[in-house]
Amino acid sequence: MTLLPTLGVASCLGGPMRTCGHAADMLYDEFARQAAERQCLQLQWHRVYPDHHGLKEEKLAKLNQSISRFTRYWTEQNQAFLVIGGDHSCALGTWGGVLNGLQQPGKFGLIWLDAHMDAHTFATSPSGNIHGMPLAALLGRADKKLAAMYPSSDFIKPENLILIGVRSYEPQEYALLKQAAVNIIFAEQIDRLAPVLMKAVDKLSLSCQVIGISIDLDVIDPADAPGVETPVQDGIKAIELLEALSLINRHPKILGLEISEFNPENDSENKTLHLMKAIIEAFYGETL
Ligand SMILES: [Mn+2]
Repeated sequence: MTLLPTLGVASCLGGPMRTCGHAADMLYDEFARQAAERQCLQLQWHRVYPDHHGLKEEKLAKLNQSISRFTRYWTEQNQAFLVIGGDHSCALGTWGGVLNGLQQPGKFGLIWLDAHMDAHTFATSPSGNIHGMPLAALLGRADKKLAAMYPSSDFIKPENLILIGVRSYEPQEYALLKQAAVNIIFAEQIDRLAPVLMKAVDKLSLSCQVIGISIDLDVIDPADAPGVETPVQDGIKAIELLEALSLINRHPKILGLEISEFNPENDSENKTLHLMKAIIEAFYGETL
């Protein structure tokens, strides 16, 4: 049985809604309900919570510092891990911490599965929601206010970042990513996800020592994953995502998986909750 270090981020400070901080608790219960003999992996849970007091920006800065200490440690130990958001602003902490833990941060690659581009800054974001900004900071293109929430002085090289499944974005964030020459694969360009994801992993494997995968659940079609903060039509089918992840099951270069934006208020019959568990098992479960 695999024991997988897991960090639950009980926060929804970066998004518009109030319940996505419950993902870790609900997932914990979901795994606990399963009979021990049927479990193919065991999550070893840690939690981080935001402070009750202070400005939102200060709370997020502290929270991302805390997240980054966990992922830095696991990176230094070369220990595969799982992070459960929270809204997607947790990516600032997760991948900032990984960069902090690497001797050669220039050799880190990230695959970002998301309906959105998440590359706004405070200057361009129509909503001001920080879950729409993590990639700007991770690329070193944040404004001062956003940079203050990012816990690292290392950044992802644009050529080591691949976005997959995008279908909703504003021109300013597209301009930022285009200027940096980041590789974007739009949802409409994807016929089947498995070969696309495998190609992305193969490409990054050539230039990177360590790869991370960040999944925003809204990359999946709302018919299969209604329980997200900001659903967008015409997404990837859940079955395609599970197939793709099982094909790269425990890939030796993939150090961490992050899953974000689960919103139980929008879920129906726990569809999205069950899917979150299936995603973890597809990638980290022992293949029989
Ligand atoms: Mn996102």
